[in-house]
Amino acid sequence: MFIHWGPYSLASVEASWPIMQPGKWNITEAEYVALYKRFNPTKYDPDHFIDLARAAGQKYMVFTTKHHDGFCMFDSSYTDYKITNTPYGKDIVKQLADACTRRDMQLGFYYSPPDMHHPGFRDTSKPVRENWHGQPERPEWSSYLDYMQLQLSELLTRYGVVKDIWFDGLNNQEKYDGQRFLDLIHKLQPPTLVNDRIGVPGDYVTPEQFIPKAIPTKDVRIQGIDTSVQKKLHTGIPSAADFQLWETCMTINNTWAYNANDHDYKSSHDLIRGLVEVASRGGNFLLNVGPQPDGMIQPEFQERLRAIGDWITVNGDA
Ligand code: FUL
Repeated sequence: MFIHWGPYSLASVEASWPIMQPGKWNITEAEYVALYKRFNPTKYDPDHFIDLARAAGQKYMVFTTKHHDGFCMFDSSYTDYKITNTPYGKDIVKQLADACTRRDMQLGFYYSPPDMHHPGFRDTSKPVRENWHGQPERPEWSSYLDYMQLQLSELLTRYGVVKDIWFDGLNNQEKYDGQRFLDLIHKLQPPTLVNDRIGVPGDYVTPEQFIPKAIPTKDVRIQGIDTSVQKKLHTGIPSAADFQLWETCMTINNTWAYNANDHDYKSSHDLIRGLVEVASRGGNFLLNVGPQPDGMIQPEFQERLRAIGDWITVNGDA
């Protein structure tokens, strides 16, 4: 279960993208940035997320601790733009982590290197598009990398066992000194897995919104939605040494965040077929939910997740 959640759920817009794509979404950046002042998910219950994941046969969760907008769903000591400064006031990541520990559900953290709120990352005097790629030539850049280091240290020392760090932001990854963060993660929690979106190969590759048509192998870098790489994928049976761990992430409708206007849901049948396709090539299927602003998961998602779980119960758990 992939979980994209933040104050953006209040506006039925995509997570963070109203900032990077000004004018495309029905909200200004100022309105978007102010959403956290109204964020109060009083119905949030991490056990409800875990119950649903279990019902769907899902064995781990990946939660957005910080998306590209820079808002932190955890109580970071290094920013004020965070969950404990909302009307809700409590650390959402901590509650989820505690519940996952208690109920033996594995939990990983999505963490976006691009951060449109941090002055070390973003130069607000420039158009937003020039900022999306990061600017290591600016003197402030190193302060941003230090900020990342501090926050990753918080995430890896305060919230129990972290299954993986799921970095995101697909462009110019070499700017982030990925090895530094890989070393940090391995030092703080050696078993934690790291995905391939920080400029180092990482432990697994992350096809986004598509399922590779053949078995991914180590010599091929699958990145984002570049389906052209699929031509180079292994079409036979790769040796165990060549096999590349992989995980397809996918939305149930077309938005990662909660979006009351997006009714383009994949059918349960298609999602089950997707799961079978992924499993047949040795991958993992990280299926996304965007919780509502009140903390509940919408019925259309619940229905589909339960249908997947019912199918697994009858047909076996690969
Ligand atoms: C993308 C992001 O820009 C999306 O918002 C989402 O988080 C997806 C999983 O990765 O690169």
